[in-house]
Amino acid sequence: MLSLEDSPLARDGKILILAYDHGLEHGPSDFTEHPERMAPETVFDVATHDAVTSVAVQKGLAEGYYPSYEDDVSLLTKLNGTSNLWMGEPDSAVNCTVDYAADIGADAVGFTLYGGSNSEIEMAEEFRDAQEAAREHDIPMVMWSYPRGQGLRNASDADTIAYAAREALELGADVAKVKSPGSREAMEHTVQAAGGENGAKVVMSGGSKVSDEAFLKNVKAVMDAGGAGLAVGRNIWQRENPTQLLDALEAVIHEGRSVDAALS
Ligand code: FBP
Repeated sequence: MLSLEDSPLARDGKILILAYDHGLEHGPSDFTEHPERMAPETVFDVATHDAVTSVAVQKGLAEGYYPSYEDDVSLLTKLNGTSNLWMGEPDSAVNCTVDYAADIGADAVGFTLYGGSNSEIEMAEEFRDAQEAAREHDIPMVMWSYPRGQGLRNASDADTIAYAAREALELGADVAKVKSPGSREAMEHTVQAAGGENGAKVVMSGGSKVSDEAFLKNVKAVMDAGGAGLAVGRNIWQRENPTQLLDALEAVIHEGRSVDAALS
């Protein structure tokens, strides 16, 4: 396990990854409400907020936009991804090597694993190559650990999410990015499954946009459960005013304050 102490991916052990790989994963429909956010500069600008510890993008955005922001943001480059146009069993094409990610300035790399998919075996083997290369570069590896596939009945139940966190630990990820299991107790179980204090750090994925209060309560539950933070996209850049929410996230994640205090 890599210590994140000296990595820009974390600040005092807390993580807030701004995910912006949706243009590939979901397509332009995620930008319908705020079409201006289709322009990557607008979200790189958001990522310069102090609360954000890293921006997660695919290779093309890393190559094209990160150079203008390298003094102000830390870069997490995704190594695989799939478009929403793919209709097969969940899978993700490896589209960037760790060597290339390091060449273009990545401070961390990310890899999606669909546990339970018919493609799990191949994906785990691809992950092995990426994880070992990341170790050679001393770059943290974040696993988007998302159980899904036609054989999986309860992809979002708490035990499955805890299993996803465990899978990240077992395969050598430094950070496990999981869907929210729904409660503080379930998140505690997930954090324990990831190895607890000395294990893989657990960060929560955001999902569809919800109200400020609902979102912050969920974040607070994650932090109180021993989670390291978040790796979220839509709940930040689909908002009219992302800075306002990031100020509140600074308070809850980095300063340990209550939701009420953060909202006021
Ligand atoms: P959100 O916070 O917007 O849910 O983003 C997190 C994320 O993991 C993105 O990195 C990714 O593009 C997206 O969710 C994939 O979500 P799904 O595969 O569930 O559609």
